[in-house]
Amino acid sequence: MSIYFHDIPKIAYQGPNATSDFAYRHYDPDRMVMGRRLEDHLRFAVAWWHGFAWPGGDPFGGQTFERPWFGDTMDHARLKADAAFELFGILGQPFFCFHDADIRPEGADFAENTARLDEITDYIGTKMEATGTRLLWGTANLFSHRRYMAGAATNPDPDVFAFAAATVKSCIDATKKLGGANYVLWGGREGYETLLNTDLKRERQQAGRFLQMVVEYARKIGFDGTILIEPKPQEPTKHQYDYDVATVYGFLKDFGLEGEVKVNIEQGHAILAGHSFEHEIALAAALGVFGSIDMNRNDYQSGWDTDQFPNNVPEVALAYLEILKAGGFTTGGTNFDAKLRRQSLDPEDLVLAHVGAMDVCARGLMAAAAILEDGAFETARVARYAGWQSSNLLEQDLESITARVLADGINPQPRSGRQERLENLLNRFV
Ligand code: XUL
Ligand code: CO
Repeated sequence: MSIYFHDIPKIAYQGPNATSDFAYRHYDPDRMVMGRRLEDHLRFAVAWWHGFAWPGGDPFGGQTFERPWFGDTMDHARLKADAAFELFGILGQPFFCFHDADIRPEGADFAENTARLDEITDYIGTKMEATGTRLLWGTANLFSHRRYMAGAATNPDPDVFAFAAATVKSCIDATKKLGGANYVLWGGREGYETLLNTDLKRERQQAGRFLQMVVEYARKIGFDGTILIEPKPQEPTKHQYDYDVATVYGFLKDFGLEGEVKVNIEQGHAILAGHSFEHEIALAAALGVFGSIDMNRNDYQSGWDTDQFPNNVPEVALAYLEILKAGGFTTGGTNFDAKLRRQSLDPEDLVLAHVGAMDVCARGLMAAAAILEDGAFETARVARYAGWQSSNLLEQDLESITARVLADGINPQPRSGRQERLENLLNRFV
């Protein structure tokens, strides 16, 4: 029996000429692309928070959405789970993601929070078994409650660190119980508003030790998923410690965790950091820490983290190109950490947002695969670096190189980077 998405049919692949809104035009889960099913390449996940917990507020006004599950009882939480699984059944995407605070109402203290989390994850686990929908990742919301206003792991008050540590333990337990493929840490308020009241060096130490504890505990209980940090440069704090992929990598090296923790890269966060999405993915892959993605864009004019569903195929194609070059996802996937616009009130808005996003990503991934299979970019890249194939310069030192420059009369002649040709070539695929 439908509880919320009345009369909305299960979405099926109908091809580019489909006439209904409620159809996939490009996302054909069983289509083979580079030897792998499209569903297994993309590994789509619905985010519980934006889809079911977010009330439609903005800085100038509050709730616009009226959902029957809005409320703070466990009955509301169960109804919310029922609605979520109804959407999953309509979309047929393989995964979902959650924060503890999305799926259970806030309790009076840590013990009540944990009891509620246990209860609702039992309920969700039964639904997962019945439907086959899996958990891409779980995480703890360590940023919404006022106790975290000055940070969680980086808080000046050790009691907040303790509460956050215990909360993360409970969320790793819940993620393991539900068979989660990854566990994510986004440092929402792990940063500062002003250096005038902040001991930056101490806070960084606290964050490093916190992450070590997370890794130690996850390994101790046999959680075999990947632990992921999600970089973001600012918002909500003025300056966040996990600024971008490069910063997170330096942080991981500093605390001996570079072999243990990978990154969950969000398109909007990359752009807030002044990078492109594909830059962040390529860098993570080069450093051996690429894990997963949050596929949600910002508005290019507003400069805020607007968390919109993807709608730009060429942009998405460049991201998947780097992912495919890195060998594709292993435990990671494509999570839509995206919310509706606050005027999009209806159940069908939530369905169509995901349908469109999945089609855009499918087109992007197929274009990326076609680029790789064509091979022209790789040929051009190999030719550009060809001189290095027979060179032993990197084993030498400045003196021996200087001697060679003098002896051989080395006098390099610049060569075209051929960017416009390559951009024209790209446009044949996207
Ligand atoms: C916030 C954000 C979070 C994380 C999970 O910008 O991206 O939703 O993905 O906490
Ligand atoms: Co995110």
